[in-house]
Amino acid sequence: MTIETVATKPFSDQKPGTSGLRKSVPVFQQPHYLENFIQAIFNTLDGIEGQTLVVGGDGRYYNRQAIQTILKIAAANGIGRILVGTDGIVSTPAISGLIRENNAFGGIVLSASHNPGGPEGDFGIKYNITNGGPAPENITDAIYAETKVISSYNILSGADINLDRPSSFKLGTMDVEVIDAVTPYVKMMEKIFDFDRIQALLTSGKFKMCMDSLHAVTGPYAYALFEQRLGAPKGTVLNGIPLEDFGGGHPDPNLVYAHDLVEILFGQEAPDFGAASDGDGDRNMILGQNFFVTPSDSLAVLTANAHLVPGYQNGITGVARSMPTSAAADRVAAKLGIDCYETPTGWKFFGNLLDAGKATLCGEESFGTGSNHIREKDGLWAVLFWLNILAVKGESVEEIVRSHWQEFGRNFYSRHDYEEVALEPAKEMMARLQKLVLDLKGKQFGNYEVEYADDFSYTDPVDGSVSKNQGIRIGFTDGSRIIYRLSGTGTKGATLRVYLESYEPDASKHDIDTQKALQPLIDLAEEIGQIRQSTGREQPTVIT
Ligand code: VG1
Ligand code: CO
Repeated sequence: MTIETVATKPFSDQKPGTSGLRKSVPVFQQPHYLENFIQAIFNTLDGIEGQTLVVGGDGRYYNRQAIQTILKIAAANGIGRILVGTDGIVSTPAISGLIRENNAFGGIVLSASHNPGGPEGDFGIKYNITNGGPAPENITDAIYAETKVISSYNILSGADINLDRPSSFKLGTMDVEVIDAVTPYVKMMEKIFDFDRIQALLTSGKFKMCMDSLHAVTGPYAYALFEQRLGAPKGTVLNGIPLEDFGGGHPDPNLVYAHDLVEILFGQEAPDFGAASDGDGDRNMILGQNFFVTPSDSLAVLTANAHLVPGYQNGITGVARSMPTSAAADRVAAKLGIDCYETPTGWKFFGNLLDAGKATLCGEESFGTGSNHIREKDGLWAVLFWLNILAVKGESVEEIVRSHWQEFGRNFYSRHDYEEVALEPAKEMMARLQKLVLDLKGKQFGNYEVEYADDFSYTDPVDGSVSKNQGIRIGFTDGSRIIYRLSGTGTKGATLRVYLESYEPDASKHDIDTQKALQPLIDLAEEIGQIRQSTGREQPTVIT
């Protein structure tokens, strides 16, 4: 085997977004495109020679080919050892755990998460650092800078490695270990949750659950956890076989894209509990019988009940949420007397807070929840957390959430997405709003008075780094909020996200339909944002 140095030219579009570099498969298949980005990562990281890396992906189309290329580039760049999941498939939370447990230098995660897969679908690459979390902006900026000047990459010539089953290989001087990624993940969950109580619940004959893996990465983990380890009946896990195109579906666990599960949970003889996860297994959706738990409420409920879970029984130090996530968790934090942090969108911003012990639980409105056990959000962890709470409290999902609202008030919450709209008018809209918010404070719109308005800027409380332009937020004196952001994960045109939140302390009003409760704010978001005109759309594509 010989190391080849291949001449290449930079691509101008390799800037990582909210969660790594995401492009359509045909873009990644251009000659040198993948190679350039991987070499740029290795050029950027100091001291990577001889180190251990973890590599794996969500199993989508192009995963297999990409992993073989990455292994050969790693071998040619002096990496010491690579741990790779069987078939090259590892969930994002499992990779984060493996990096930490094996004291690896970092990891390469191949995923476009909730974006559709297949030959015309999306692919993605993300670099994770030693703490197991997504690289912070100073590193992704440096990688991007490198992609703009790269002139060659190193690659080992040789045959592909067999990833079908656990075994060990040598690739040049580099060790490659193909590992079972499921067992360590199950062990990690056993350390956090009360498996005896969850098992008792799942085998009681009085409780039925459904887990929809949407033909994405969590299938093997869900079978191992729920059907094998915890004794739930066969058939508990739906769509549990990972497919390269996710069965043609959109592996995004929300009310729109996980509609089969929603129909089951809202149908006749519905199970007591339903959950779904996304393409790479870091997102979760939680449903009760005829009941949907918003991710923002889920974070608040987990925070309020964390003491019921063995892994958090001694209390939590703090909670962190992304800026567009509702303030439901803030109310719990205030009552518990713990800190609550508001970060920009994207899990990379939680890393420092978790490392510093400032936050124990973190969450995003986009169906992401996680804790200090790893440095990624974790879909199945959230499902087990809910099961643990259900097993201890003996109440239904709906009862738990309703009594939570009674105690803390309800934050009505919804996100309206306008997917794949024209880029320029969307950018113009954001630019207009950036100017508008400068003197919005104190203005009255009907019953609403603006308490603050800005383009969100975040100063990391640990390292002082500043991240600007993280979304337009308009807060009103009654606790309502409207937020406008452009997605950093989409691959076509622009995706506008409008986040709407209002606070209702009066329990007699907690039954109102969310979209109705938010209607005045929805109208105001249109009035201020001129959404229809800017997007050319009458309706959002997805309402969650
Ligand atoms: C979206 C979500 C964000 C999440 C990110 C990655 O980003 O809004 O909360 O962290 O996806 O999630 P954006 O920029 O499109 O709004 V995942 O499951 O794709 O790793
Ligand atoms: Co994901």
